[in-house]
Amino acid sequence: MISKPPPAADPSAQLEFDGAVIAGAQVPIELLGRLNETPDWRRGAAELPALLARDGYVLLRGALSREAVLVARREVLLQLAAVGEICEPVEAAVASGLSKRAELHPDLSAFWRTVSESPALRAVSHGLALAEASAAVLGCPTVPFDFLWLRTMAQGRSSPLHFDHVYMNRGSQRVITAWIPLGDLPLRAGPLVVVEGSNRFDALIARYRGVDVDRDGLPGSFPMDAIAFAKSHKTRLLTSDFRAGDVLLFDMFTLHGSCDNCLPGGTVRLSCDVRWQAAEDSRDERWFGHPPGGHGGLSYGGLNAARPLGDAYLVR
Ligand SMILES: O=C(O)CCC(=O)C(=O)O
Ligand SMILES: [Fe+2]
Repeated sequence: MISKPPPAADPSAQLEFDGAVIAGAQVPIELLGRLNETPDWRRGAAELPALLARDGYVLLRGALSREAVLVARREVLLQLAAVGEICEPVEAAVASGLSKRAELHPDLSAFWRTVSESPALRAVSHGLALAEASAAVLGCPTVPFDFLWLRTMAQGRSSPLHFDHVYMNRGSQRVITAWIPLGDLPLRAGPLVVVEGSNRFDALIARYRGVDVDRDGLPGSFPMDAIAFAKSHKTRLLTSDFRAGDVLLFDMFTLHGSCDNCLPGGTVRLSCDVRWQAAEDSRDERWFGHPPGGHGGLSYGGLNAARPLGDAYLVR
């Protein structure tokens, strides 16, 4: 067992809107905004499709059971601790900088599939609460993709800007992403960031509509980092701190990425994203099946997170 003291926790700092860092740079304050809240969304569920159309996303606080999310977090971390990548106590999500994953599980794709299909995780990502929320937001009965994108974001890392459309547009066009923080994620943990108004950037959307990263061999993510993009398009980057139980649902043409994980001491940012689509529509074959084929038939092995954490997670 690998032990290292967890970084000092400061619970009072958890809900501060204390600035964000993207690609190593502080987001200028005039470019940074908060995601719109949707208070009382349970009572006004009929409004959700209009809110999705207006903003490109809806932020539903406490839509999932906080307890269930924390159990899922723990189940994932225990499996990472079992391959020596996460220190005890696992809840702190501190990377050891070491890994026995490849040695213990030569089939890395199969290992990541097992972690991604952890029953406690699936209870959150594929459960009734998200079935109801996604149906309310899309305005029709929904089904989830079988494939789940589980993220173990290392210190200093972020996700570049992209539209999800280019990765998953072979079936239904009525698809939404559910981004689920696995734990309490303050801004410095590097949560999701949305480009304000991007769901109405019609010219940009027209350039990406129908692009298929696998068929066209194009990179899905934007070459420009989020700060440069927001400056050049005279818009803002919207984000928020998140609590376990919150979910952010967004459209395939809402431009997004993440802030940098600035948590101290090699703490990993854990989240997952899963797609829900109109139940009656056709399905993108890459993301359904047991296991789903994924990009290039690589299934779960095609994800960055399927690689051992090892050196990438060393504190620098
Ligand atoms: O969590 C991240 O860093 C990126 C997530 C994302 O791109 C998504 O949920 O579609
Ligand atoms: Fe995405």
